[in-house]
Amino acid sequence: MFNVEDIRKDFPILSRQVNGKPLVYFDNAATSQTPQQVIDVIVDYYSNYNANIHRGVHTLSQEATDKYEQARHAIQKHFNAKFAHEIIFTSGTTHSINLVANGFSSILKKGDEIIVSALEHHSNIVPWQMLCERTGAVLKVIPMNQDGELIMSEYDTLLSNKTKLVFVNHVSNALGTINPIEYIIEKAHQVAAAVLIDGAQSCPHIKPDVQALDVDFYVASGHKMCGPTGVGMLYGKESWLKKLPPYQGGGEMIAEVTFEKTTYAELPHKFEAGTPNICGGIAFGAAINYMNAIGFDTIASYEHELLEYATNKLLEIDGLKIYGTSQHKTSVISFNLENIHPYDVGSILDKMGIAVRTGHHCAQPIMDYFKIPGTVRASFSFYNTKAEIDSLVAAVKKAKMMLA
Ligand code: C6P
Repeated sequence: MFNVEDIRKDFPILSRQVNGKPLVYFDNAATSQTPQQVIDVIVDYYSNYNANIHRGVHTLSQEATDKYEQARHAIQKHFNAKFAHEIIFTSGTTHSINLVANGFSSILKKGDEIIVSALEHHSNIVPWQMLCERTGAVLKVIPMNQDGELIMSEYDTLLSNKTKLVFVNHVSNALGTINPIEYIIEKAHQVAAAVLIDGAQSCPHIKPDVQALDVDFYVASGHKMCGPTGVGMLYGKESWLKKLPPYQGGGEMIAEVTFEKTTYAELPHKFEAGTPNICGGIAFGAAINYMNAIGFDTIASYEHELLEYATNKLLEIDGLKIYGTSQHKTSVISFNLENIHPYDVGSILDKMGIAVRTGHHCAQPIMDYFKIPGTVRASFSFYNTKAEIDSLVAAVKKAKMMLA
């Protein structure tokens, strides 16, 4: 049985005060909080078996290697990848996307087309623009509508035999829209294009099955899933990962090095040059296990309840407009108060102990579409409560009074 008060006891940070008020943490889409179970894993690593991996014959190195590889298996199981070596540890979603974009430099030719969506985070735009500059490929954009949904009929018309790659997020960070990735993947494969799904914002809420999706690449960050910062993952189909060249050269990614020629290590090591974030990887595995113990169906249904509750309460405030009104959303609400800058609202909320993100959320094209400088974004997690949402609503009303 899901009991939010029990869950909250796992998160030490939730009992702190900010500006003399109990912390209300609604910036989960930027980064999630860390449960004691994951903090304990981090402390255990540095207290008991801190060592470099895949290198030493000594006991500490072997223990660290075993735990790191166990974490890879936990991630493989979570995403239902066919092989553990299809999971590459990275420093996060941004790193994972750059790794793939770099790999496509040697595959794309001038005039090839690649498709992005209007709903992307800058991390899933800029690396592809850089790829186009290197190769002469052309970037096409799936447009969105006023609800913050992608227009699939327009996507259909963009696809052709020139399309080599499609990359969209599973969930928009700025609006919370859940995109129809099953359709996007199926259609792309009909023209033999590969698909990368940016799962940074879906993975805290949804458990993706990469084999059922038949997706070519799926990427995520540990810090949005109750894990630490500086660690993330790239899932790639074995056939693609074998085809792509390494991203970085260095130790650990080689089979043999001479001054004449270097041969590369097998997967996954080919893409893991240098000493990785060992503790981070182990803690990422622990975070995934923690979330699975609660259960993603339970998490999604509780968060949906929070989303509906907050949406209804916030819409009672005169002059408040929500951006992102799709029926298919995760627990993210982006909003503005009429004629009031989002930064001013965010600053007043902070004085009341409420953490939200304000600004363009690294998704400027979305803000340009709505012709706004930014929004206030409240993003809820399974450890938030309706009482906290009541505090948010009261604080927004107060901010409106103070700023109007
Ligand atoms: N979005 C937000 O507040 P990194 O920074 O590499 O862990 O994740 C980048 C990233 C990529 N795609 C999407 C959809 C994202 O939401 C993010 C990170 C945070 O919305 C920080 S900008």
